[in-house]
Amino acid sequence: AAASPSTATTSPKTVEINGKKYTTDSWFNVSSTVLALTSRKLHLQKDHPVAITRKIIESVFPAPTYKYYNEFDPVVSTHENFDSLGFPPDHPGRARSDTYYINKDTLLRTHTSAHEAELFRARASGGYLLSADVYRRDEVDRSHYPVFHQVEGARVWDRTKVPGGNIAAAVRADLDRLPTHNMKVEDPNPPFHAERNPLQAPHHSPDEAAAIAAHLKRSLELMVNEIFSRAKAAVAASKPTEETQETEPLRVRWVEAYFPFTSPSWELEVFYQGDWLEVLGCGVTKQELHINAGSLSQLGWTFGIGLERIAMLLFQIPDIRLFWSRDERFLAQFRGVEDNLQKLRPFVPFSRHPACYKDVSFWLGGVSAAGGGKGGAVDWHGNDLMEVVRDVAGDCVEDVRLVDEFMHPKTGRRSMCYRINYRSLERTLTNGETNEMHERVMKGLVERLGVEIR
Ligand code: FA5
Ligand code: MG
Repeated sequence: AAASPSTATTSPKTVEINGKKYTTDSWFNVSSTVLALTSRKLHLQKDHPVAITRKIIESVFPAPTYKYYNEFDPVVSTHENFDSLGFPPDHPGRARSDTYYINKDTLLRTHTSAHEAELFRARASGGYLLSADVYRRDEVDRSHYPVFHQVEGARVWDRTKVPGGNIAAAVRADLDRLPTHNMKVEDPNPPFHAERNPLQAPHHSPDEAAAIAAHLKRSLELMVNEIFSRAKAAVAASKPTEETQETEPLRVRWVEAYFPFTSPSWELEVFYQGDWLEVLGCGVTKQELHINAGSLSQLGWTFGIGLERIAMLLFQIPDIRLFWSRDERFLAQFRGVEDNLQKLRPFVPFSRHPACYKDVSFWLGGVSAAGGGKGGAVDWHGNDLMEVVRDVAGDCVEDVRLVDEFMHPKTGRRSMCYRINYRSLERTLTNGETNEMHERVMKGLVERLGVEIR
C-alpha cells in the first residue's frame, strides 16, 4: 500500500520518550506536540478529573482480587499492540494514518489491550485493572484528542483451582457475592450468537460462557451505576434544594460488538441527554491469549473503557482539550476531590472566547506529491491534515471540518476545502495572531503534504 506522507518536516534519527531512546525509521510519524504529551500521565496527576475517574472505577474492582497497574510505558511493539491480540496483518487500525509509529516495529499504544498478553503471562487467578495514556491519529473536535486514557480490566479463573474444576459454578458463586443495583438494563440478545458473536466452542461450554458473560455484565453495570450515581449527587449538591427535581433512572443497554481478542463481545451504551453513548467494549477473552501466555487452564473476561468520555459526563466537562489545561481556573475546581468524593461538583465553565473560522482550499498532488501525475490518484488521509493543524496551532483550534470536496472534470485533480475554528479555551485570540497561525498552517500543508493552495 502507498505510504501516507510523513507529517514531520524533518524526522529526528532518535527520539527520547520517558527517559528511553528509540531509533526512528521511515515509519516515524509522531508530531512534536504528541511527543511532548507522553510525559503528562494525567491518570496519575493528583486531583485531575482523569485520575479521579480512574479511582472511582478502581473502587468497583477491589483489591486483592484485582491488582492495579498504572505505570506501563506507552511505547510498545507492533506485536504487542496488534499481533498478540489477533489483529489480521491488513487491519485498518495498523495504518500510519491512524497509528503513531516510532519505527516499523515500535509504536505508541493505541489501546491498553496492548498489555494483555504480558499480564496474562504467569498470572494467578484473580484479575487486574490497568490505566494508561493511549494514542490515536484522529480528527480535531471537542470530543477527540490524539491522546486519551483508558482503563483495561480483566478477570481470570483457573480450572485447576476451583472445586471439581467446575468453572461455571465458581463464576456464579463469585457473581452471587457481587452487589446488585437498580438500573434499567436492556439486554435483548442471548449471551452468544452463532455467527455474529460465537461461543469459543473448542474451549468453553455454553454454560461456562454464559456464566462469565453474566459476571462481566454485572461488574460493568455496577461500575456505570457508581459513576452515574456520583454524577447525579454532584449535580444535586451544586443546586439549591428547591431546584432539585426527580431525575429519571439511568438506562443502559448491551449491544453486540466485535473485537479480535474477545468472543462473544459487547459494548455498553448509556442513555445520556437523549442519545445512546458507547462507553466501553468487552467480552469473553479469546482463549488464544491464555494459551499463548502459557496459562492453559485459565479463562475469563476483559473490558476497555475510555476515561475522558466518562470524566466529561461525570464532571460535565464540555471540551476534551480542557483536560490538558494547566489553567488554575480548571485545575482548582477538582482540588481535594480525589481524597473526598463527596466534594465532587460539576465543572463550571469559564467564559467562552469568540470563535474565528478560517477556510483553507487546496489541490491535492501539487508540487511534491508522491508519484507526481494526476492529483486524483493521490492517497489522501484527512488525519495527516489534522496532525499539521495540531502541530502548528495546538490547542488554539477547537475543530476542523471538511466543508467541500470536488474533482476537476478535465484534469482529474481533487480539491478540498477545510474549515478551521480557531478558539482558545483560555483567552481571546487577536486577529493578527489567528492570521499568523493560519498562514503557518497553510505553509505546513504545502511543505508537509505537498498540496497546492488555491
Ligand atoms: C478498544 O480500544 C478495545 N481495546 C476495548 C476492549 C478491551 C474490548 C478489552 C474488549 C476487551 P475501542 O476502540 O472501541 O476499543 O475503545 C474503547 C473505549 O475507549 C470506547 O468505548 C470509548 O469509551 C473510548 N474511546 C475510543 N476512542 C476514543 C476517542 N477517540 N476519544 C475518547 N474516547 C475514546
Ligand atoms: Mg468502539
